[in-house]
Amino acid sequence: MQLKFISLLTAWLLLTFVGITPCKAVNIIPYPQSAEMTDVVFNKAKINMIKYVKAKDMPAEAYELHIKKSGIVIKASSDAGRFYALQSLNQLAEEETMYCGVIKDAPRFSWRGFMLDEARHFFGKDEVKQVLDMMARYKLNRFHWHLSDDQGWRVEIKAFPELTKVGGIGCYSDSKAPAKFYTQDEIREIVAYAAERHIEVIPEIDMPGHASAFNRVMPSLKGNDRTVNPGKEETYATLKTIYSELAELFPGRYIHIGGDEVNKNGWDNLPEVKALMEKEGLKSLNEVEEYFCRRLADIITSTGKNVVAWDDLIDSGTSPEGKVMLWWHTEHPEFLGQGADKGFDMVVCPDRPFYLDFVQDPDDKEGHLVWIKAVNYMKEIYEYKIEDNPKVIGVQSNLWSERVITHPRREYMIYPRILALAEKAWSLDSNIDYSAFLKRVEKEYKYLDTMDVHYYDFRNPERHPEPKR
Ligand code: TNX
Repeated sequence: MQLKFISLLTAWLLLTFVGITPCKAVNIIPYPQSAEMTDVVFNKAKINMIKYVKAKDMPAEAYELHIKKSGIVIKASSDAGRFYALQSLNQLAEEETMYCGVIKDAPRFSWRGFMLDEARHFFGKDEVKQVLDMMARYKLNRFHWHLSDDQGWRVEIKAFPELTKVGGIGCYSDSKAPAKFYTQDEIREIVAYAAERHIEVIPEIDMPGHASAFNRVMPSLKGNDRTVNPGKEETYATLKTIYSELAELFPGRYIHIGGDEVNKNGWDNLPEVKALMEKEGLKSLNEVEEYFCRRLADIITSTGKNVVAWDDLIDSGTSPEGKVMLWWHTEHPEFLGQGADKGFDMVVCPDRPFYLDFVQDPDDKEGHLVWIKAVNYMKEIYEYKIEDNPKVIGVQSNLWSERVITHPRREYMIYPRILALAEKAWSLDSNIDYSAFLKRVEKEYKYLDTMDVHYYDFRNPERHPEPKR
């Protein structure tokens, strides 16, 4: 009898004070590496009683979150780790009941990216700040900002004010729309806003293709309607001025030079290209393109920044040192391994299923390649397999904006797929479980409801119908 009482007492003591009970899952997106929660209820009145412990040996973005009856303890080696602990804590605090327990967490990938295309349509700084808030909540840390394309040039360059005054005119749906762009002060404001959220901003000026807006301003440097002239020295001098200014404006480590989808029609008729081929012994227009990319990469390197480019550059002969390539060609799965073998840091963002300009419901009407019924399902993002390879440093989703103009449409394309991306970027494969994830997404919908977000609701798509562009 006495023995039975003692063992019951011990069990009660363990339950109440030590918290050794069956583990509960935590409602956090992205799911943490390990979570050992108890049945002991945490008194939310103590949520601000946070003790920070500097644990020098922990990796920069890692953290431990100890939720105890007496208060919260956060261990991390850096501000970033502390910040991520707070993101997890915020999500837990949104639950009706919070429990005591220990979360030990660190990201799988160092590059957790999201790209926004503001060249096709311009959204403005309030929208960008909302995107950065979203990224912070889900522990994404690389904001790739597509700031130039055929339809518009969106970043002020003091050396060439016409780039925005004239190049900023028009957008994908209206080539005559008044000029829209960011002043350098606005850029600095956004970069600072991102930095507070431990997000690095990577500006992209896309060259030598996707350059019609540039060409409208500098017709003498035109290669054809969509490219610059790779044979003219003045092209390189002008780009050096532009990218150097960009390097001053953006304090981050990276500059993205584009390099995708270069249409070389007519290059062979340009006297400067002919002369270049002869001088450099280039045997084809492909080699001319590669020459251009190598030189542009060298220009970026000379500014002290690391080059980021689309995977179109992996065969350009540029040295892999400090360079990041974004693998986007789904139809060329070999590019990922080839780039990694060459020594580039690779980021996984194949358009299928990672691009968010494709629809996510087969009944949706407006999306990239919707006429061939192309759909990028959240589940495909979530279950996408990425082999461990030290040269594969991350994963990213891109929101191209040809068919995205309005705020609700932006939200509809982003949510909830971005949750799957975030989990792919942060969580370990051993924690990847789609049905458990969907339950967490449903919990996240409650938060998104409070923020009035027009997300796609997979339970009932009628609830938030697909918005027009
Ligand atoms: C390809 S991905 C592009 C973009 C388009 C996108 C549409 C890449 C490097 N280039 O210019 O907007 O497809 O999905």
